[in-house]
Amino acid sequence: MTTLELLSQAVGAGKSKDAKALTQRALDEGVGPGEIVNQALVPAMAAVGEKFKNNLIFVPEMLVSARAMKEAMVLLEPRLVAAGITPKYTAVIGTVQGDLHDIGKNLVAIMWKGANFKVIDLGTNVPPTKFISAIKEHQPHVVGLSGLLTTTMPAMVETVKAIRASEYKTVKIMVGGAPVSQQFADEIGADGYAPDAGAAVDRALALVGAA
Ligand code: B1M
Repeated sequence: MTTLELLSQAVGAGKSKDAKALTQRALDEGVGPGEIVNQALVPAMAAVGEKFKNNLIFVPEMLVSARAMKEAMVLLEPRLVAAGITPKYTAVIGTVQGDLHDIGKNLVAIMWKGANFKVIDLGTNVPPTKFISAIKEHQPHVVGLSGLLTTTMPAMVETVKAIRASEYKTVKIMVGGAPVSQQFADEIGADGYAPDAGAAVDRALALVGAA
């Protein structure tokens, strides 16, 4: 097996130490950081997302894979920046105002990173004005709104309304979180909805025209 195949396997299995060591080995063998991301990490996280979507693995397994990918990225990110290699797409994500839940949002963010998105994570309890400032600053392809409380669903409505009323009205908006559905997304004028982090990758790629 090649080093990249071993690395892919280590990330899939959530083996952080192995992932870091194999990333270093690949670099030592002269493999470029972009190649490592695209040929090992992205496919590994795509496979993780598929398994999660199909209930073959659950949140804990996904979190350890995400951590393994992060370990690899610690070595790769500075090299990618130095080489001028930037992710193809940009996404802004946040948990809407009034809501402090961030575990699901963080999973979506890491899966998007694994799918070639630069992700600007605004954190939790994000007011509409902060989303709009971030859109202005980062010009994202996709804006993701996460929410876990039925009581903060109106904040999602307000955020979509505010974005649509701004000069950034055409940006693609995705919503997700336990109380949210495709029907709700349609009703509030969002462009996409995903029930989980694996599906969030497919949906975001479709929105940017890459799927
Ligand atoms: Co809270 N909480 N919580 N909580 N909490 C829930 C959500 C709740 C269902 C528990 C319950 O009563 N059974 C309930 C909501 C009820 C409702 O609104 N109908 C609830 C409540 C009421 C509250 C408080 C009000 C409790 C209180 O203080 N009285 C309070 C609210 C605080 C606030 O936000 N203002 C509160 C607080 C907390 C903690 C801080 C203690 C903690 C959050 C810690 C954190 O996030 N850092 C917490 C937790 C952990 C939960 C539960 C137990 C777990 C949530 C979670 O992380 N799930 C939850 C009950 C439950 O779900 N069993 C509960 C795992 C995560 C991976 O799944 O977030 O659904 P999830 O994300 C998924 C998908 O939804 C989707 O992909 C993710 C990954 O697959 N997804 C997206 C999420 N965002 C997406 C965005 C997308 C696409 C997909 O595109 C942009």
